Amino acid sequence: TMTSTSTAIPTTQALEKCPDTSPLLVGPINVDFSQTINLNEKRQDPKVSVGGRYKPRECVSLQKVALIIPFRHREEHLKHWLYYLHPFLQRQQLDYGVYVIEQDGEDTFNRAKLMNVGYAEALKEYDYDCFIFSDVDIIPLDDRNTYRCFDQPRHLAVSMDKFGFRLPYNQYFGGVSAMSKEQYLKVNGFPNNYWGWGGEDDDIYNRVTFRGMSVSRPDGVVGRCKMIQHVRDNKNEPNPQRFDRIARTRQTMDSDGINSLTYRVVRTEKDQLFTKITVDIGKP
Ligand code: UD2
Ligand code: MN
Repeated sequence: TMTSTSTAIPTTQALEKCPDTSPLLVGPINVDFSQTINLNEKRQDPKVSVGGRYKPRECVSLQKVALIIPFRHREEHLKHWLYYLHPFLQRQQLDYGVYVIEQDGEDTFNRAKLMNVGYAEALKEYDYDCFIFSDVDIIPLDDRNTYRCFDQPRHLAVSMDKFGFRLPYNQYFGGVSAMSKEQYLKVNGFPNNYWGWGGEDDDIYNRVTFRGMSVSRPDGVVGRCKMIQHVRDNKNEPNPQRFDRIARTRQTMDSDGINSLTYRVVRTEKDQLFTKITVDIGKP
C-alpha cells in the first residue's frame, strides 16, 4: 500500500511577518573611518537591488522604510555610510530604500528642504510608511538601534562621539530622526526656509511638541554613533536668521512645510546601492 502521513496538498506558502526583534542582530559594531572603503564587492551584492532597495527573503518586514540623506559634495562620507548601513539595515530585516537627495548648484545649502523632497520623491516610488532622515556623516554603532518608526517621532542619534556620547541638550533632534508618514504629515513635514547651517532640527522638534507628540529615543548605549569629522562646507555658513525662525515655529509651521514644497528634479540616477535625486530647490 501507499500510505502517507504527510498531506500532499500544495499550499502557497505565505511568508510570515518578521519578528519584533530580528534574530540577525549582533549589537555593537566596529566602525573605522581611516579604512579605505571599496564598494565594488558590495556592488555585486545580489541582496540589494538597483537603486539601493532591499527586502528580506525570510519574512515580511514590519515596516517599509525610506532612508533620506541630504547631500552635496560628500562622496567620501557617502561611501562610509553605504558600507556600514546596508548590512546594518539588512540585519534589522527592514524593507528599505536609500535616497540621496543632492542639492543642485552652489547656492546656500538647505538640509530640511532636501528632507521634504526626499519624502515626496520616495513616496512616488513605493508605499513607504516610515522615513529616516539621516546626515550622510553619521554611522550608528549598535544594530539594536532599529532604523524604523515608533509610536512617537524618534530621535536616533542620541549618543554621539562628537558630544562625548551624550545628548548635547534635551530638545536636541539633529543627526538622524525617524517619522512615520502619519507623524510627518501631522507636523507638515520640515521647514523649507532654513538656508545654511543650524536651527532646522530645533524647528522640527518644536513642530513635534506643538502637535502634542513627544520624542522617543533609544538608550545611550544602544544609541551610540559616530560622526565623520569634517570642516564646515562652503555655502553652509551658520544661518543668522535661525534664532528668529525657531522662535516663530508655531506661527509658521502650518504654511511652511510639505504643503508648500516646490522644487524641480534635475536628474535621477540609479546606483546599485542608492537612488540619487538631484534637485533644484531654489535659493534664499
Ligand atoms: C549638525 C546636525 C545636523 C544639522 C546641522 C545643522 C549633528 C550630528 N548633526 O550637523 O543634523 O542639524 O548641524 O544644519 O549634530 N550636507 C552636505 N553637503 C553640504 C552641507 C551639508 O551633504 O555642503 C549634508 C550632509 O548630509 C551633512 C548634513 O547636511 O551631514 C549636515 O551638515 P553638517 O554635517 O555640515 O552639519 P553638522 O555636522 O554641524
Ligand atoms: Mn556633520
